Amino acid sequence: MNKDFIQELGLSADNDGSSTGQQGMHNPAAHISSASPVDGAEIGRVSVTTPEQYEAIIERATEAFKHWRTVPAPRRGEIVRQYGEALREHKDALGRLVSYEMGKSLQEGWGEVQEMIDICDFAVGLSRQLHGFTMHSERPLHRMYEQYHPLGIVGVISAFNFPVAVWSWNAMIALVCGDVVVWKPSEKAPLCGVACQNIWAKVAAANDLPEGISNLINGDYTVGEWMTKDTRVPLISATGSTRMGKAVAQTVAARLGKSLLELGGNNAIIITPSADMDLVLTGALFGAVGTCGQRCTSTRRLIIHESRYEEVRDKLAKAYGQLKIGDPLDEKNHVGPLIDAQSVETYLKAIEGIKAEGGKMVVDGGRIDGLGSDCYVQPCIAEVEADSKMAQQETFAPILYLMKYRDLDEAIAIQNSVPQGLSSAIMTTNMRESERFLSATGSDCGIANVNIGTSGAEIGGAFGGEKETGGGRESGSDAWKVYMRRQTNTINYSTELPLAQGISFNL
Ligand code: UN1
Repeated sequence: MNKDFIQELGLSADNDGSSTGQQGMHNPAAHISSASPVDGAEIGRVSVTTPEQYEAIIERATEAFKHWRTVPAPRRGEIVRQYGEALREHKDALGRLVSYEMGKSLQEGWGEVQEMIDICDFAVGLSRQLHGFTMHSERPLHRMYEQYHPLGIVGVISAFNFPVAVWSWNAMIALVCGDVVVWKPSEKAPLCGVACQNIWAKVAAANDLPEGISNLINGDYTVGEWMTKDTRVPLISATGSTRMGKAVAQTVAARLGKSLLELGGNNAIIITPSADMDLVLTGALFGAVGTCGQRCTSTRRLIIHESRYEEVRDKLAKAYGQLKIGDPLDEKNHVGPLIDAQSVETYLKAIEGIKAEGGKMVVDGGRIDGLGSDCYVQPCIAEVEADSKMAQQETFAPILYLMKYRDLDEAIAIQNSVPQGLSSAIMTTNMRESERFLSATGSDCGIANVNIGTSGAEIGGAFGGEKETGGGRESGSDAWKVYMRRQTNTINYSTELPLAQGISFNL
């Protein structure tokens, strides 16, 4: 494999995982070794951040914030525009690194970098639209309005499955809002973080800006905990498991900080009698096996009307038979490996669990040997009862559950019966059914789609979900408001001081 992309992104065998900006603070003693799930080879090492380095970075970010918050928002947008241009230049290389370090198909690696470029464009426009409202004061010769100010340091904790895009949805919005960022990427894909930081360092230097506007730290959850406990970090945006999110939420809440959580999903597609079968197959297949089932928006459940059940099951099973599994950098393959051996274990245990509760495998799963590492698995399909215990959980692997329904009320009840609430979809050409699904009595998820699948959301919408998904919204729409502090201002330009609520307070 041609690995020029590693050099192009400024990576080497040993990489500094902490952007302290200080010579001699490199800490090669403790490092994370990043092994590719594609072929098992070590891509490089990333040094773990020490407490001293963390302090230096927070101080640097605090200093950078003092400057950055005074830069006009459209000018901040211009810097983000330049970051987007740099991403365009390195799209091929960064997409390849994502694919090689994380294991998703090259198409999806490039797609992830495209999401970064798109959010940069969105943020540039937003930099001229950080609008507040004006209100009419109840008092004469008074004016009332609200404005949004930068918050300060935004801590970003991201997961392995979108090792670059999730950071950018947070960081690019935070940057135009005038915040500075400290990012702790997943230990499972740390080189992607170093590559993004290297690109940032160049953009910052070219504009005579402190690199500390966007910072990198690395390590396991203990490093993340320094941030979640740190009162100097007013907002923590965390993406990952529900278990991680609960820990983060409690720690941040204990100091009354703000958190933005984007956690597990258990996403379903309801397939109705009038569904267009071509759309069903494309939506369900990509949703279930894309990224080897490791998106938080991956399709995990198909809730199929009994009149279409056999047809959907058989056509999907046939499509699964045509899937090409293997090296994700080879463009002919649809599905790459899972992230690591532990993930394979979890997947195999889930299949045992399905069988133990009486589920029937339509397409059997299992590890596939001889493909370059121990992390390749067969995407599988299981028929289960609607109340299956296994189907209540999010297993981060390509396991698709099929279940039957009789009427739409039942389908919606099944769809909403899981603890998670991220993404959902209905396949229908019946307007009454789609409107019902989107109504207050329909899907309880943060994302509800008609005639497209559950995954592959565009950056322009607010992204996130309800219940155990954590309630946060990031990316487009007005998600930016979480990254700013809101201030209401009342100005009196009269010569009197009338009190609100008509109170008279005369001495
Ligand atoms: C995630 O898996 O953490 O909707 C995010 C999608 C992508 C984002 C997934 N735009 O599938």
